[in-house]
Amino acid sequence: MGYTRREFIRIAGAGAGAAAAGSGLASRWWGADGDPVPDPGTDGDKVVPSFCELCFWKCGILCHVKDGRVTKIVGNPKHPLSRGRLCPRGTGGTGLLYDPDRLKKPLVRANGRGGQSFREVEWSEALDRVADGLKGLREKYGPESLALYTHGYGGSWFKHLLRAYGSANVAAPSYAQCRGPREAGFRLTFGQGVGSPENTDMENARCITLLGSHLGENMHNTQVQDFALALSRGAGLVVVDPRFSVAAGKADHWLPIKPGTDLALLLAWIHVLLAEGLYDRDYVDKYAVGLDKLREHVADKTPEWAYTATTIPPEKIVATARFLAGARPASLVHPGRHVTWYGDDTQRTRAIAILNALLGSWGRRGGFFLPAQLPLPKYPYTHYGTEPKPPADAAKGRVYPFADETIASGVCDASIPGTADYDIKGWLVYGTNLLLALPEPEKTRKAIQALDLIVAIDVLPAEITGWADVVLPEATYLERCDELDAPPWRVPFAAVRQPVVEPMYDSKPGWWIARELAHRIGLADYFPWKDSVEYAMQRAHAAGLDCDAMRRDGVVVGAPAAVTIEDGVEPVFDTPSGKIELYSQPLADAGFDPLPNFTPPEEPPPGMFRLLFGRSPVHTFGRTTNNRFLSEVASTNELWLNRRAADELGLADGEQVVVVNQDEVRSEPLALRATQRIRSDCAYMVHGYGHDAPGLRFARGRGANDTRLVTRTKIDPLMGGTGMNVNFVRVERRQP
Ligand SMILES: Nc1nc2c(c(=O)[nH]1)N[C@H]1C(S)=C(S)[C@@H](COP(=O)(O)OP(=O)(O)OC[C@H]3O[C@@H](n4cnc5c(=O)[nH]c(N)nc54)[C@H](O)[C@@H]3O)O[C@H]1N2
Ligand SMILES: Nc1nc2c(c(=O)[nH]1)N[C@H]1C(S)=C(S)[C@@H](COP(=O)(O)OP(=O)(O)OC[C@H]3O[C@@H](n4cnc5c(=O)[nH]c(N)nc54)[C@H](O)[C@@H]3O)O[C@H]1N2
Ligand code: SF4
Ligand SMILES: [Mo]
Repeated sequence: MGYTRREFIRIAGAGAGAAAAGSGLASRWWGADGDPVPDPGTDGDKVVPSFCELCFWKCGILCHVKDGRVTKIVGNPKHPLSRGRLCPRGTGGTGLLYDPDRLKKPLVRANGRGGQSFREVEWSEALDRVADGLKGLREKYGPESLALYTHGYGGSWFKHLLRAYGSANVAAPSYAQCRGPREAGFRLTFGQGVGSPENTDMENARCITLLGSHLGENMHNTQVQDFALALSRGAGLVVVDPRFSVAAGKADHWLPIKPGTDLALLLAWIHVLLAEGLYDRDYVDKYAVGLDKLREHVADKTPEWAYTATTIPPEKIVATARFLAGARPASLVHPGRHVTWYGDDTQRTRAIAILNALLGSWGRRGGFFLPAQLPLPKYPYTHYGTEPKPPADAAKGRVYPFADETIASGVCDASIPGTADYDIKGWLVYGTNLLLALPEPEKTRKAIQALDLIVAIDVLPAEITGWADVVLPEATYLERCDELDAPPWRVPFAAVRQPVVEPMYDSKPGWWIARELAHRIGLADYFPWKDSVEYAMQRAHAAGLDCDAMRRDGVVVGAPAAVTIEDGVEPVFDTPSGKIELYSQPLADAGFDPLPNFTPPEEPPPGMFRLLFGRSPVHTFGRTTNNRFLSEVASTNELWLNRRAADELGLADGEQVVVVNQDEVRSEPLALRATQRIRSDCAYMVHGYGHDAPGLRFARGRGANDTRLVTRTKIDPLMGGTGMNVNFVRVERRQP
């Protein structure tokens, strides 16, 4: 575990992390000297282990409690995803728990949707209202007319409720607005997606290639730790990003690619690997099919060809191809996570997968490990009964053959009457702020207006709650127990979330809300347990896990498993051929390109820039921008614009500007960051700012909301993901 806080801060150094280091806050986050906390001790009455929910990585936490208050949150040294450390956000959990703007009582709408008038009611009244609504939908339109939107771990109780109710319309923007194309691209190639947490063996990589993935700003804890560790051990780094990201600052090669052209670069890299014989011949012979077709396909995809598209000089393409190949098989081309960019995203991630196959990195140490998992039997529930109707997440007559989850934006479209095979008439919204998460927010509003019922289960008065008929205040993750977490990972483990303190105000845990609703709509049989602790411990017990140890330590870790070919694992490819499919027959059969083809994206018109967005290292989307503790470091976003482009517009660094998109949608004002660290054909801002919900008293009115500017998308025809980097903006001085 050999990296120091200094090394970490160097990783986070160029972003807001620099401010963190400077303000002294970093020491609060990373422990005195950043070393893992061996024995955290306690400066209070007790330490309760649990896992984090400030994002979806689910790091193990130790929560110190004094006089009934959580005083600090540190990483659990025993938990494989935190190993004694948290990212800045995880330590800021108390900023959510003690947020004065939290939802405190159930609310029932008192006037039309979108107006902000609510009445505080008791739980019994709120739950009766929701139950009546659910019964009404079932009788009038059938159970499939109800959709659940969900993000976050507490969503499991509501997913179960929806299946029991009889609807398959369970959707999350974290699929079709995030990692969906990557899962499809890798599954088509290797027979398996990369999942979350991703099975990247970054700590052992000798070369890491990042396309967009802006690690250090994207702060998934274990990944950033492993990234820092690999770099400290001398791993090479190639960063492909139109912006000089934090990661680019550590790179051996930064390729400031023209946005939307990564597929051309990838094909040219594949060309060089094959032309120069640099690929892993033994591995490909043994495990892959379609090499000849691939060779033929990329014969003309030369570095010179790619240069015109990408603006990356051919010598640089050749040099980096050799650099990647020099480290194989411990050469990891990161699959990306938020990959819904240009509508050809599954094909782009297919090219990433193919490149990894040529490097022989799948299943290899320093590439992608083949994860292990504790066998945790499902809770022995009553059978769900008849199969529900397939989800209504595509326009009439349309299918996305390679989607493996429901398309959140499609469910939204299906809520506008007459567009899909059947209409969605009610939404339960758990832990997702759809007005910020789904593109084309006008469409989201229109869909909401057509619904019979919309219920929001949230912890904060986020934008979505302002549109709900009933708002149910959930207890935060520090006040509740949820489902066990036992994801596939390098070491098998199972972790428990348990209440650290009692729920504040009149908030209630999700499991309780779901069970109460089930009881009111005749589905009590599906919720036979007393509470979620009983539920979780029954599962743990059935798996033969030591429940006492789990509750004491927060986690039970299984025996180290063999997870790479080097460890003796024989990889299994769940594809039709049983092999890695460089050439994809299923794609050909479905009428798609069996090998990825590059089509240049539309160029921004003169005077306009392509709008790009990403993450702040100290925030998670808009879910933490009201967190006063985290906002000490970053309380607003800025518009990144190339310095020369700003000069040409007569705009100065730091000046207040407004961003106007191709459809004349104007952003909230924000400060301009005129910088050489971005190409001159694009503009960039951090997502999650520009809140207008009146109840978010801190975040409201700070910075600009990128989602409002995403008024068009390009849909991935393979799996329905919404490419969102296809909007163009001009930049104007803010008028006084
Ligand atoms: N601190 C923090 N960490 C997070 C999150 C968070 O909210 N906060 N969210 C988590 C989640 S859910 C996700 S999905 C991930 C997202 O994190 P990533 O998957 O790393 O992010 P992206 O949004 O894909 O990438 C943003 C980067 O891509 C670059 N980019 C934009 N267009 C292009 C292009 O055409 N080509 C290339 N090569 N680069 C381009 C941008 O300049 C930016 O640096 O982060 C996770 N980690
Ligand atoms: N324009 C634009 N759109 C994007 C992105 C982007 O970069 N730009 N990123 C995309 C990506 S990668 C993703 S993954 C999605 C994520 O988008 P979402 O699915 O919306 O995820 P969050 O923003 O984390 O969800 C925030 C909501 O969860 C609530 N919440 C927080 N904790 C809890 C809890 O414990 N219980 C309950 N019930 N509610 C809670 C918050 O108050 C807030 O209302 O957005 C996607 N959409
Ligand atoms: S990466 Fe950070 S915010 Fe996400 S779960 Fe881990 S500590 Fe929490
Ligand atoms: Mo995401």
